[in-house]
Amino acid sequence: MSDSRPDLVIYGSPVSPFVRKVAGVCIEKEVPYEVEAVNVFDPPAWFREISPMKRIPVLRDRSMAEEGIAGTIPDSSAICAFIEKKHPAPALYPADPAALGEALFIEEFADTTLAMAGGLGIFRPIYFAISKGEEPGLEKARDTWANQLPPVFDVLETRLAGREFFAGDALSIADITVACVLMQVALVAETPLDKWPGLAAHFAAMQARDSIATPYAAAEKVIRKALPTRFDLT
Ligand SMILES: N[C@@H](CCC(=O)N[C@@H](CS)C(=O)NCC(=O)O)C(=O)O
Repeated sequence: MSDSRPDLVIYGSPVSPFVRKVAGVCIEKEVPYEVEAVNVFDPPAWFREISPMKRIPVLRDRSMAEEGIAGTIPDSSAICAFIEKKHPAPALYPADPAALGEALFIEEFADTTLAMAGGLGIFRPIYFAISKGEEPGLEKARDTWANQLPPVFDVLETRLAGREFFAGDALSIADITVACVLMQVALVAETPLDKWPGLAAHFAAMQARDSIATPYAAAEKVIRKALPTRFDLT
């Protein structure tokens, strides 16, 4: 009997923007993968062993090993770089050194500064509260939208400079990461980006891609059970 399971397993949940980022890279490259559910807030012992920072995602490449630390990679950035080496086409890291540097910076900026504001400042105060049967933390979310996110959007708008992609002239890890992280806000709130027209156009174009839309739809399925509609934070 042939084994039809994909080599790549992403441990985590599509509700994580970092899980969706890895899934998005797999979809762009047409690499089969599956997501295996792990509750990172109460993980099993085997997961703690492969996730030193107790974070999702962790990738397993079953072609390397089926259990234990061997064949696993924690951290979405490390995982995406691994997938790029293993499945080089289409390239999601620019060949040009300056464009590569920009792509890696934007990836890091989205993974940290944007994710911190959007995740800790908006997604968690709303969704985590609702999941616990509490009132959503709309005051914090509104303050984040009004005060924390605009300077972050300003940086993205300036660096995008009206272009189609953040780095070089093709889709890269930078575009995928910004879209996945920004969509964490879209899971719980409206995202009017009129003040940042370049970013708004980029975001709309990215949402139309299967690599962004499909993992996001899986997250929405989970979120909409507890939160049927998005909040207006303006
Ligand atoms: N830099 C990490 C960030 C991963 C991360 O923060 N994941 C969140 C879920 S979105 C997590 O595991 N949180 C667990 C916790 O806060 O205890 C990556 O890119 O993979």
